[in-house]
Amino acid sequence: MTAVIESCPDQISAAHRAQYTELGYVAFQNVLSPEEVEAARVALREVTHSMMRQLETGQASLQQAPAGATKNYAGPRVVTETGCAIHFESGVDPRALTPEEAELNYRKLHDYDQQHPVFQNLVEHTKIRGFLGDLIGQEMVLKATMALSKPPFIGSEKPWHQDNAYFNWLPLDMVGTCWLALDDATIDNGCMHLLVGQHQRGPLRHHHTIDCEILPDRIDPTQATPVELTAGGALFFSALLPHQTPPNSSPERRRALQFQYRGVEAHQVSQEEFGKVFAEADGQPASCALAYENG
Ligand SMILES: O=C(O)CCC(=O)C(=O)O
Repeated sequence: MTAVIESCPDQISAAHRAQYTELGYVAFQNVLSPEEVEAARVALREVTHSMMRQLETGQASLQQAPAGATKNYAGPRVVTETGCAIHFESGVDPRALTPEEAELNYRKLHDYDQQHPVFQNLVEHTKIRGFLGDLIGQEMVLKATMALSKPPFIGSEKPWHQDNAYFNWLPLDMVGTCWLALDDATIDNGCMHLLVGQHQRGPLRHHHTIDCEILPDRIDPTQATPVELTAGGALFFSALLPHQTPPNSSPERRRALQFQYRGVEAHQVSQEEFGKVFAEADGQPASCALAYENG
């Protein structure tokens, strides 16, 4: 079986649902048309530039990372009054960048979906929210949006993790992600890598090193399947599926939009309650929040 289905269907079929259940993901090329991809790139540029202009005029603030934050969390953030934020790599001074430079150098933009009509439409798109709902078996509600950028040569690794480890929604299998390529995503510029089928192992213990990541002895990265997508392709995956993206070692940038949804029947619980369910077989909590407390 190839990792990516070349032609995007109009509707999710029983075979796609069976693949999602068995392997934890489905990926299609051409989910978005070239025009939709270009509109999303322009919207991303407009939102980023607007936020950098807000920093200049004092409408957005520059926040340094909290004391003790390391690696992927150690960089500064530009945060607007609406809570939309751009994260930069550690050592970058956003005030020293023009909006154009900022757009080329940030690593993550989050909670931007209400900042532009293009994104307001994309998060509701039949082939995004609709497809994920058909794969999971119920209507989906948007939880979080991120734009993830790996600038040429400096884009950093996102280590192995399960998305459930960042949340506290139950049931675990009613949470899923759509990851949309806005540039061709290749092994060299940091495409998504999956441990196919390993969502079936259930929660794996996470801890904080580079980021919130799965303990190295729980997984075998040599089993990883790279999912190379052309711009406009999308990957739909379970929040229990271990996934990772390597650093960008190429001269090509890699932009992606990530929309995380939960089923309409899913419910948010306390960290304590979540830790009882998102736990390894011996009952040890596996989430990031609890990994902080448990070392
Ligand atoms: O796009 C990336 O580099 C990784 C995205 C991801 O897995 C995440 O943020 O949870």
